[in-house]
Order: sequence, then structure tokens, then C-alpha cells
Amino acid sequence: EHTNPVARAVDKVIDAVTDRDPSGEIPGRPGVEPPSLAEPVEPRGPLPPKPDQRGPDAFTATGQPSGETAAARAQGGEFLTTATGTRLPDTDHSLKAGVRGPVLLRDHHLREKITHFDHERIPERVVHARGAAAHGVFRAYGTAATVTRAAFLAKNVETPVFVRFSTVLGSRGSADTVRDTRGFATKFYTSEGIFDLVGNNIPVFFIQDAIKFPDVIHAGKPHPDREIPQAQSAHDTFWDFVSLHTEATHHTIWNMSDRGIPRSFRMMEGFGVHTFRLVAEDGGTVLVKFHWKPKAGVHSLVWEEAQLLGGVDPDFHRRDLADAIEAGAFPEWELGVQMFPDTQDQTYEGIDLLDSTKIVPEELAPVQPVGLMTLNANPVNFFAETEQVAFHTGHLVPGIDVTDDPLLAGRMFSYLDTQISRLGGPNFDQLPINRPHAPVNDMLRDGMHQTAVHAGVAPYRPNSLDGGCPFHAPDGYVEVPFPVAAGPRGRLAPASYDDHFSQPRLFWLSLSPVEKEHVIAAYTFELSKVFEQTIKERQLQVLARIDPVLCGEVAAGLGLPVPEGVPGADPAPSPALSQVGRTWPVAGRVIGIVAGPDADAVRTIRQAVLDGGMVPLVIAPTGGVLPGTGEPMTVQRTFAAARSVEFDAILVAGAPAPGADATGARDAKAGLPGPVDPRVTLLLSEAYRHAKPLGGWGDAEDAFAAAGIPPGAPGVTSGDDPAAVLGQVITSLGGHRVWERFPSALA
Ligand code: HDE
Repeated sequence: EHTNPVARAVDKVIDAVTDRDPSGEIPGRPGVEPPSLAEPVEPRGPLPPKPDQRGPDAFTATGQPSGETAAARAQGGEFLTTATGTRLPDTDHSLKAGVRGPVLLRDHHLREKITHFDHERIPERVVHARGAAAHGVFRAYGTAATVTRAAFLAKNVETPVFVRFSTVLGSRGSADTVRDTRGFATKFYTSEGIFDLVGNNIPVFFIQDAIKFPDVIHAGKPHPDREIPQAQSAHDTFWDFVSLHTEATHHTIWNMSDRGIPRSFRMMEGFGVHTFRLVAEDGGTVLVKFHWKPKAGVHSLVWEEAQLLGGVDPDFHRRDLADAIEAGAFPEWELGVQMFPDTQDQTYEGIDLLDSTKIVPEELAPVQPVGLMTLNANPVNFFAETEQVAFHTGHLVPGIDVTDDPLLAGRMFSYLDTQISRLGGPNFDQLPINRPHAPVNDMLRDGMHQTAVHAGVAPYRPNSLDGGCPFHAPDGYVEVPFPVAAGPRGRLAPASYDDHFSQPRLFWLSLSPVEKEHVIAAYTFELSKVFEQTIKERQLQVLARIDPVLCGEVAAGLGLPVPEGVPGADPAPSPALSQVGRTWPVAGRVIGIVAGPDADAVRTIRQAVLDGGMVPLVIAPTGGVLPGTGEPMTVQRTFAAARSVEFDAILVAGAPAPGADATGARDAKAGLPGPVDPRVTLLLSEAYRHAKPLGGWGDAEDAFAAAGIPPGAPGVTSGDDPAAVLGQVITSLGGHRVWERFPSALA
């Protein structure tokens, strides 16, 4: 047992997943026996949920603590029944007239089973269909208590939350690591009702007015004729739209940056995007923008990694979130606000706060922390929770109000509307995951899937028959009486909405050289996939208005002339927009260890990785248990299954010969050609190319050389002392990647 609690938890999970003792209990699940080889013959009671899992809290359809478990209908009793509780002796054969006779229509069990199956799917979300979610808790620091009366933001109040992360364009089954915006939607079950903060990992949006939403999404989704490409923006209709509709330029350059391919949901910022209005106890108001800041830092994949992961592990982000929580390495974010005076013109330092294509740089308005969110439990059932959760920007609590951002106005309508078709009626708030933890006393009645049994006879007001209840609540939610600046009715927008290029330029100028290289590469890749020449040329005209270097490099990559066009003035860069150049915690990072002949050295180093709160995965030519003294050490990845994209750093305990035995020893049977197993050289050359820290001892240098890694390359450490090598690798990992491996011409 080691001292670091995260490492201890990681250890337990690794044991649970891989080192199962076939005769004993499953670690962490007392009383649960491992599955037997033969089909069990004795019925048994329900299994408890796994330690990392928690279902929705048990509240009734009217928001009262129900005392029963929300999983009341979960699978797990001893004997099979129909949906209505009648026990069944056989579910393997249809009811037939004779052994080879026809199946009978009267087989009610067959019909119930197949009919229910036929209706298992609901419409997927029209956007953000692919997602993963977790339960957690939000604890307020109390720092916002002077500016908002929201009870959940008062000091030390703890509020249960459910968070769903998502991609935008892809279908439910699409890959996690595509280049796209990520959704970051949080449901706060507050004592005053539900508050949903439905944000993204990019602080701006493609459009300024909700009426354009169907246009941008139709452009981004697969082409309607062949339904390709899936979950991609690299196609003609997307670039046709954004090159014509230049208010999308800011969001698009964020997508082309490293923000479009996060390393993990745990390593993303979240943004409320719009400006909101906070209301204090005394009625005073401020305007705010919400930010989530991940404790693990903001990190991204590199593009080739993201592409490989699409095939090697399409569930990479989903798996990473669930594994981290299961391991006890709970992801954390600080919620913060940028605050602005609530002036009549609703601008700050000349920036229109009602224009969702604009940010306010953090250097002008610092993000002030107001609380900490910790995700600490995985859902028990994907469909009941992650799929059925219904977010809505209109789920507001007293103390938080919306502004007149025309993008937000459309969302206030859309989210309620979409749930009705997705979840089959107006009572979706009664699904367990959506139930408020505050008493509900509405006068909404009946409808599809009504599960509340409303007592009383007078769901109307005024009434006298139910004693006049429900009464208006004097302390309830009030819209701020902000004076509306009147003007002519019309399909209008303020003049400031015409500035489409100054902030894309601000973003570009704020990036480090290597991040700029990635932006150039991303535009070049995406536009290379565009078929129509005119679309590429038009987009180059857009880039010319952001920056001549960006435009020139992309034009060169496409083999097209550089168009005329001049960028605007140089805004002061915002260093907060760059992800590179700081040091971050390494807890929860995944370290691959290629086993070598000295299994004891591997054991020691694996333990040291665990003690550092990271996740070690032992890689060897074949599965099984490594020899040596001490506890048996299970191989978690064979050479056949290990791929570099799964690891943040790799340690090499020797150069395994082709076809080596379980220890990687060189004296094994001959197999594949070359001095070092080609699967290991692929592992190392990819990791090197993706700027990952590498370390090795024994004859690891032979493996590095075989992988084409130049001696003395930055971020590649070898030596005789495995512990010192690990120390170097951890230092490099604190910077996320070894960026100096790729000196940029833009520096
Ligand atoms: Fe959404 N959006 N959106 N959106 N959005 C949906 O609601 C919509 C926008 C965001 O994990 C839908 O339940 C309109 C901005 C997230 O369940 C739908 C407009 C931002 C999620 C919808 C926007 C978002 C959604 C689809 C333009 C960041 C996933 C299914 C006015 C601030 C929530 C659903 C989850 C989902 C409409 C723009 C974030 C159709 C009309 C801006 C994170 O209602």
C-alpha cells in the first residue's frame, strides 16, 4: 500500500481490472464473486453497484426525497418476470404449435419482448449526440454571495451536479477525438430548483443570432446525399458556409487550434459563452461570463494522435473520464466569473457583451473563482442518465438571469422544445436524472409519461377549492426589470456585430509558435479535403484578413496563390489564450512501461509511478504475469494491443528482440525481422513524433535508435538509474509535451 490516495485507488482499479484472483472475490466488490466459466445454475439476489458508480439521487416526480432507490427497476432480482411482474419459466423459445410448427400469435411474452426491443432507441440529440457524463458535487466559496442571491453560491453550500460532455457534429456512435467543439453542460440540483449551465469548451460561437443555428449545423453535418463525412468539419459544405458567413471566423479558428482536439474531458476549460446577469439580495445587478478552469490544466492531443485514436480507441474520452473516476482520481474544475458593470450599453472596454462571437480577454477582466466542482461517481446506466438528461438554458434559479443576447434568446426556446421530441412528451423533468431536489408545486398536468400522482382538484388559479394553493412565492424568481432600449421593429443587428476579424487576430497573436503551427496545419488539412477550388480560395481571403503568415502558409500548403487582403490593427495579445508554457500536475497521466529482463526493476518503477498519482500500464510481448520476486505483476498491454496514443509518456526497460518472450529478453525465438521488435519501434517512434516524454534504462538506447530517435533528443532520457530516468520523464510531463522537440520557424 502506498501513501498517495490517488495512487492507492488507481492500484485498486488496476487490480480489479487485471489482477483478479480467479478463486477469490473481486477487489472493491465485497461479496461479489467473479464470473464462473460455466453458466451459473443457482439464482442470487441483486448485485450492488460498483464502488465508482452512483445513480440519480432518489427524488419523487414532485421533487421530494423519495426514500426508495432510483434504481428500483434495475436488473438484478433472482427470477425473470414480464414487465408486469408475472414470473416466467422460459424466455428462450417462442410458443409454437408442435416442435417444428408455426409460432403462435398469442405468445404475449414474445410480443412484449420484441416490441419493447423495437422501441429501445429514442431520437439522438440533433447536435451533441455523442456524450459521456458523471455525477459530482459543487462547493461554493461564497465569493459570489455579494453579487447574487443564488443559494447554491453561498459560502460552503454543497450542491449535487451531473455533467455531460459531448462533441457537436457526430452521431451517437461517432469517435470521441474528432476535431470539433466540445459541450460542457452542468446540471446543478440546487435547493431552489435546477440551474443548468449549458456551455462549451470554446468561449465563442459561430453565429450571433439563433435564427442562423439550423444553417451552421446543416453546413457542418454530413452531406445530405451520401451522409458523409461523419463527425468532421473537413468537407465542402462546412467551409462553404464559414467562408461566406464570416462571423463564424472566430469560432472556426478556435476549432482549428488545439482546443478542437482535447486530450481529455478532464483537461478542458468550459465557458458559458453568453453574458449572464447576476442579481444580488438587494436587487443590484452585474453582468458575468462563466468559466470552468480544470485543475489538471488545459491540454490537447496532436492531430495525428487524434486521427489514430479514432480507429484505435473511438471511446478514448469516454473511457478516460470513467477510468479516472473509477480510480479515484476525481476530475476538478473551478467555476469562475468575469464581472462587468451592468451598464445600459452592455459593453466592456468597447467589447459588446451581447455578441457571442466575442470574448473579453482575461487580462482585461480576470476570472474570479466562485466554487469548486469535483466529479466523483460514474453513472449506473448510460441510457437512464447520460442519454435522458435534459439540459435547458431556461432552467434558472433566483439570482441568475439571462441577457438579451439574441443567440441566447433562441436557446431559451430550443432546449425545451427539443426535449419534447427527444424524450417523448412534456414530462421529461420527471425522469429520475432530471428531477429537481427542491419541492415542485406546479400546475402542469397530465401528458405523455406522467409519473406524478397529483392530488387536489384545482390546478388553476385563482381557486378556492384547494385553499387557493399554490400561492405566488414572494421570494421566487423575478426577471430583472432592465430597461429595454427601444427602436424600430426589424430584423436588425448592432453595427458592432460587423467586426468579424479583430478577435480571430487577437487569438492568433496570443498563441505560441507551436500552437500557430498546429493552426496552419489544421486549416491546410481541412481545406485539402474540400473539393471545390472556389471555397478554398474564398477561405484564403478570410485568412488574409486574420494574418498574412497564417494565410501565406495555408496557401502554400494548398498550392494556391496568396490572395489580397490586409488584417486589421494589432490588438494586445491575451497570454491566457495559450495552453503552452506552464507546468501542470501529472496526477492521472498514463505511463506505458515496456517490460525488460529485470522484472524487479519494472516492479519498483511501476510502484513509483503509482506513488506519483499516475497510472502505469505494463507492456510486454505476451499477456500473463511477469516473473521475478515479490507480488505477481500482470501484463496490461501486449505488443499486439499497445498503441502509443494511449500513453502520455513511455518508459522502456530494455530493447525487446523481435518475438521476445514475456520478459522482452533478447534470447527468445526468432520472429519478426530487425534487432528490436517492430511493434515497440512503432510505439516509440510515434510517441517521439507526438512530443511525448520517453525514458529508458538497460539497453533501451538500442530501442530508441531502432525507432529512429536521434541520440540526445530533447525529452528522451536514458541512464542506469530507473528512478532518475522516471524523475526526468515526470518533469517533462509537467509541461504536457516536449515542445522543444519541434523548433518552430514561427518563433
Ligand atoms: Fe446548444 N443545443 N444550441 N449550444 N447545446 C442542444 O439540446 C441550440 C449553443 C450545447 O449534453 C440541443 O438537448 C441552439 C451554444 C450543449 O445534453 C438543442 C443554439 C452553446 C448541448 C440546442 C445553440 C451550446 C447542446 C440538442 C443557437 C454553448 C448538449 C439536444 C442559438 C454555450 C447538452 C438538446 C447535453 C444541445 C440548440 C447554441 C451548448 C437542439 C438553437 C452557443 C453543451 O436544443
